[in-house]
Amino acid sequence: MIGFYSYVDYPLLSILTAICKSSLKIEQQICYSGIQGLHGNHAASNTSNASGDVQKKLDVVANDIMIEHLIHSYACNILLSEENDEPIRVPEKCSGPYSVAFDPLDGSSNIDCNGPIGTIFSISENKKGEILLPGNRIVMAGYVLYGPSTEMVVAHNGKVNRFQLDSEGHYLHMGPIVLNGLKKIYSINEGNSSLWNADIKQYIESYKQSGYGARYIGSMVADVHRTLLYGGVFCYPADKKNPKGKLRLLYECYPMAFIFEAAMGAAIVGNISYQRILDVVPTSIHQRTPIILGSATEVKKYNPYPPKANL
Ligand code: FDP
Repeated sequence: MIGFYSYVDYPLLSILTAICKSSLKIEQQICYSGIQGLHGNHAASNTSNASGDVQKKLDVVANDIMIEHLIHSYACNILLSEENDEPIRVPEKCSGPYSVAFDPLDGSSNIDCNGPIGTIFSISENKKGEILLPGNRIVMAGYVLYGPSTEMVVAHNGKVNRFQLDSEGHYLHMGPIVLNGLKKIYSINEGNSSLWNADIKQYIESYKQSGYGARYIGSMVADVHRTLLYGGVFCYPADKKNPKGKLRLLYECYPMAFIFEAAMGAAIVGNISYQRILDVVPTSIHQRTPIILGSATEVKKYNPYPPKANL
């Protein structure tokens, strides 16, 4: 994988190397988490992270690994992690030209049942040390999926590539990804359907009427990976319980939107709007956003103003 990206500038390559190395360590911790006492919540007090989610033991372990490696990449000046309330300012002596936003272990409610989970990241250039960078400043984004096998997907320069971890600890190139899957799948937490607004009720109903099947793992990386490879649509909309959606803009939705657009797909806010996720202006590091992402054809089917008679 590192050879594959040998044309990028040295600091960017150094960050990618740090993420690869982190993922190997995180993968090892996940593999033996049950027998190493790493299941369950982080502290007896059930501490929450900045987003209000209860932290799992592995969330904290994965976060420490990522921070350690990213600081020692000597290529970043700001780190934004789901698990840290405040931005981490990298000490001057280790500082470099990039900012990295990451969710060290996404889908953590799947940890204790050995479900697929992942690490999501995006890298933006910020020589001036700015913290809140819009999605259109991202230069590289990707995720690691810890599933039956471990894979990394990286988007850079308008191309998305897929790598699989071998038994020697190397990510081997599997090929480019262009969104052309035709499987008829919609992916959403249907348990929230009574809380959905009219736009989403109508959108999902139209999929049911057209013979689409439902798939929902409840781990964004895994649901998005399937959508990228098989086609269909993934949504986490605003609803009456989460008026701003659930997923986080900087380290969940921006990276996935960047990947989907590079793979010729689309990612919009929905919620009575066709706004591109990458155009959302960030106002705080842990802000949430509704999201609809998939192939451009599926995303275009979203109608912000459904006819009332159909509901
Ligand atoms: P989790 O709560 O397990 O950490 O944002 C985190 C996330 O998982 C996503 O990975 C996933 O897509 C979503 O939340 C699942 O939320 P619901 O349980 O509300 O469906």
